[in-house]
Amino acid sequence: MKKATSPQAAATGATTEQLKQNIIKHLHSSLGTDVNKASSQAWWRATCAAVNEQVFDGLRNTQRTHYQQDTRALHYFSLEYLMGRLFSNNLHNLGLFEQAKLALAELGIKIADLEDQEEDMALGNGGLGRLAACFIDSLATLNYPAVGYGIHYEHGLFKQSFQDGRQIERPDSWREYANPWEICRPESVQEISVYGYVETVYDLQGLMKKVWHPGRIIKGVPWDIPVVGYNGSSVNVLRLWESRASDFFNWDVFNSGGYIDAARENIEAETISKVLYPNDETDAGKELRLIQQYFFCSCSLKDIIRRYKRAHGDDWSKFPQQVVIQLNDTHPAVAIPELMRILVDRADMNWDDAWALCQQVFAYTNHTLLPEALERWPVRLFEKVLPRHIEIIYEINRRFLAEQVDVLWPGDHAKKRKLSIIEEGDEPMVRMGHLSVVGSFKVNGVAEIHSKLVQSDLFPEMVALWPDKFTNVTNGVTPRRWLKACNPRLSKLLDEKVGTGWPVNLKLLSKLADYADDPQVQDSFMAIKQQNKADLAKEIKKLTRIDIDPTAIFDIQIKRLHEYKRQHLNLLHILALYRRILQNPDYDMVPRVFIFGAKAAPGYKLAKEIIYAINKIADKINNDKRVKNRLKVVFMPNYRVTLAEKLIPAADVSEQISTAGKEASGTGNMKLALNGAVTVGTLDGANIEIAEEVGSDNIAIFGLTVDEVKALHASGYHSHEYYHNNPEIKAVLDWLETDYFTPGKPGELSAIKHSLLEGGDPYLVLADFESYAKAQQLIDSWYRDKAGWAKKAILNTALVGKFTSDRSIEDYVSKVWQLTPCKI
Ligand code: H53
Repeated sequence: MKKATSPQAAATGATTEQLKQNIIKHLHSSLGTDVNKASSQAWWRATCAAVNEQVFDGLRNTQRTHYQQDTRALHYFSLEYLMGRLFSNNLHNLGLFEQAKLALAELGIKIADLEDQEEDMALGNGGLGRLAACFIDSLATLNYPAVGYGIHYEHGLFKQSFQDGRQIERPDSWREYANPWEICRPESVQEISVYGYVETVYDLQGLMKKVWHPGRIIKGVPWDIPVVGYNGSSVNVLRLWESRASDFFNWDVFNSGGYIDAARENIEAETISKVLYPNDETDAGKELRLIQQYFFCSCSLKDIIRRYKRAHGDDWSKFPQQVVIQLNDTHPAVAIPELMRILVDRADMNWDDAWALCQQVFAYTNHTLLPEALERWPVRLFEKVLPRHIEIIYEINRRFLAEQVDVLWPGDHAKKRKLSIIEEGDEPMVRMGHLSVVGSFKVNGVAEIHSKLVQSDLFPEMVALWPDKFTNVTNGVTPRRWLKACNPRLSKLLDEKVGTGWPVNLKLLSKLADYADDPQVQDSFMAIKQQNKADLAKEIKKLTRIDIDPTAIFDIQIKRLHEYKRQHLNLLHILALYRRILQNPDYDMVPRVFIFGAKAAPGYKLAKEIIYAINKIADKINNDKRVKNRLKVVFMPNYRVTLAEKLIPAADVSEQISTAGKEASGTGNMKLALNGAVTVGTLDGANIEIAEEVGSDNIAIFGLTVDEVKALHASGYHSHEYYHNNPEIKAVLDWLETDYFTPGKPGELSAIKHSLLEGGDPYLVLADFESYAKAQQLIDSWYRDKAGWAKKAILNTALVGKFTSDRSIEDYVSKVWQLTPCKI
């Protein structure tokens, strides 16, 4: 019998033999099958069930301890959680991965095959949703009492495939055959109201009261996903609400003979949690989206209040001591008027006390400056869906303008117009960003530069009103998933060189810097990179049929497709390289594979055209003998967390090339650097802080700065000038209009050219082209020096310890949340 080897496994007391027996037990008793006929699905589910025995122990202990100690807790409100798979993550965090691998091997099962049984839990679009997932991992690891609240979407982010190079979207059904990690909690169902009208009534003392008569009641059913901290620490929960028709409401309809109507009501209610809106950084502006936002905020607030009342009864005085709510972007901002409604209308609190309480509870994270992502809701829609809330918002606004704005700027109507939560116009709008700032005690941006711009460009007057309200918390990523689990080879080397403490103390990686010049460590580090690249090459072959040379530079751009992220800048440079090769058959360059992964919002036309262009150009280049393998272009279909985990360990070069001032932070930039990729990047978002950490020798910075971007726009930017003055730019743009890449169909790729010329090139692609091409040249020359490159790669891993999400969480705790850890 094999004994447990890892210290964490020893702490759980489980041995490999026990784990094996448990898996078999669940194969029999939970799956109703047997070892000789079980499918990989069944093995996977049985293993999950065995793991869950420990997860649930941890969950019970954590919840009991938090209850007994009556802890202050964070409540993270987010419309998105991009969790990915949980199997290997939970095993790693429980310290059971090696043991499970062994136990399964002894049963004749490869753990990797089981990992592939799991669908990604893709309840998010991109950076914001993945950040939420990293944060709840860190909160549990650091033993902070915290609950993540969100929506239990039936369909997560769409699945992407390509048909003749064009993006096709198919629904994602991540829980079609049930998800082993979630627990339904019917005992904690909530009911929420929408639509209807508001009546003004007077009580016996003649006091006015508002009574909301809802038009529809919807049931919220909570599903809990345990969030396992690393190393046997806390197990917190992510509580996701599923919408259903309210029983009692339907009962009435049934009784009045409306069977069909009742069924329709059911469908309408269930629609609320049906799908995730596939937009990233664009405002959906749809009624259903507002209802989604209100649905989960209202359910979550009621859940929080229920738990609070269990300990404190009707005494609200301790509420702000016990409860802090972080609003992940403005998406959950409607929680502010909802808490006001509960306090004023339901708990009969006076307005001033209720508002004082609210302002101690909420904090808001801004994730973008892009105007198209700043949410605004038509007042008209609010009146229809949430008639009582719009009244409350008007009152919040009236008092804000009278008691704050008019005091600082007496009689200044322009200021009032600018600061008003209600934007005037033909179609008056509720500005959710303004509401979030006014209703919160702290507002943060997500990287130093972004937080500065939030203050200087987005909300300067709010800063004048409340200078202490604004702060920065630079994003981070969990090193458990984004290094330990996804890059086991490098993790092993790190264990040897810096000790095993780095997953919870990422700054320890800096010890690796001592070895940056050590030829042996350089060889080991680069051998690991090479093996990871070979693995990825196989995966690429499997998914795309494209052969790539694993010794080429792997140059990776993975992120949502958006003009500001400038995948088309990368593409224009690829075209330039291709053209140089055709013009000079001996063109000397280190072979390079450009790898893309990106989903475009289904309604974002130009983004989809860029995907199409990349695919068409890839096709041509990859099959052109004259290129002689110097250049390959791969677009990986269906980019998601699980694919990122395969791409990131294999990257040599990380493309972080957004227009300066547009990418709030970025987190892919951190993951890639952590895994030893050298960044080609603009001085934007967290790239600036990465550059500070790794030093200018170990990052290729290019392009206009934020100030230069502003100056160029101010002086009048004319993209045509770059087209006419730079023959390479002109040639590649003109190339797009021919049928070279789309035989027989000239003009098929011209949308990109048009957006850059007639469209005015709003993201300054042409202005940055030359500088970008130079940075790429620099990468080429750096890579030729093997030892020099190894040193850069090692230093990237060694020097980015700052970007652990544990540090972000500690920053939130000290600057915003004021929590105390609670050891379980
Ligand atoms: O949030 C990330 C940032 C990233 C930013 C992203 C984001 C979304 O994914 C969606 C909406 C939004 O307003 C912002 O683009 O720069 O790293 C996490 O903060």
